[in-house]
Formats: sequence, C-alpha cells, structure tokens
Amino acid sequence: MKFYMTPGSCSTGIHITLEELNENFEVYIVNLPTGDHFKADYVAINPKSTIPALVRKDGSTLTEVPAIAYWLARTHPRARLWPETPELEARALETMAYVAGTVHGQGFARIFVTQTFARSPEDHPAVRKPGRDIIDKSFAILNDALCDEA
Ligand SMILES: N[C@@H](CCC(=O)N[C@@H](CS)C(=O)NCC(=O)O)C(=O)O
Repeated sequence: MKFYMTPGSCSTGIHITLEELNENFEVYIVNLPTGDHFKADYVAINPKSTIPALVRKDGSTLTEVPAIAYWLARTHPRARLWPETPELEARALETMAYVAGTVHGQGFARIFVTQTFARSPEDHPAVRKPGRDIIDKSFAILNDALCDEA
C-alpha cells in the first residue's frame, strides 16, 4: 500500500496503526507548508487535498482518519483493534468522530493552521482562543469517558 502522510500531523495515528499491524506500506511525504497537497499529482490521488490518504492494493484510495482506522481494524481481526458489540462499536465511532471532527478539526487546527481561519495576523489571537477552549473542554470529556471505561 502507499501511505501519504506528513510527519507530526494527524496522519501519525494511522502511521502508528500501520506499524502496529506490521503492514507493508510505502511512505510518501506530503509537504503541507510548501503546498504539496494542492499539486495536481496529489489532487489526482486525494481531491480533498488532505492527509492522510491510503492507496490500497487494489489501487483505490481511502481518506479520513476514522474511515482508514476502521478499515485497518476490520481487515486485521486478529489484532483485535475493533470491538465486537454494537454498543462498543458505537462508542468507538463516537470517540473517533469527536477526535477527528471536533478536537482536531475545530480545536488543534485553529492553533496549528491559524492562517486558514483568518488571514490577518491581528485576528489570530481571536482564532486561537476558542481553539484552546475546544481542546481543554474535549480533553476533559475524553478523560471522563476513558475513566468510565477503565
Ligand atoms: N477529516 C480529515 C482531516 C484531515 C486533515 O485536516 N488533515 C490536515 C493535516 S493534520 C490537512 O490535510 N491539512 C491540509 C489543509 O487543510 O490544507 C481526516 O480525518 O482525515
């Protein structure tokens, strides 16, 4: 498989999962700061211009962290990464959707790529503050959820 990723980004979770599963894959670094993700050769692979993207053995591309994580878990049942009951499956999806959509997309994105929310540097503090608030709130929620499961 071909794994398109950027070191230090949200693709790291999928990178760790691929390693944990002892999968064979080639890494392709997509340099976000220089805009590799908007270049035609990458857009042809992932028109969303986001990483991660996983090109599988049949040549099809899978995107979105929760979808890639789900597919990897379900196609490696012996690793027992995916729960078995509808309740636990729903809880796993609930957590992945929250982390990818809210914690990452609404929280950390405001801190790491502030300029995509507001071009003018003087507006950046007003973008980062709610990002920080979202992260603090979501970490508390996830901490409580994980403590409940323990
Ligand atoms: N919903 C996507 C989000 C992926 C995403 O936003 N990745 C960031 C890097 S952490 C990215 O590609 N940013 C490029 C951009 O937004 O221009 C997923 O779950 O894979």
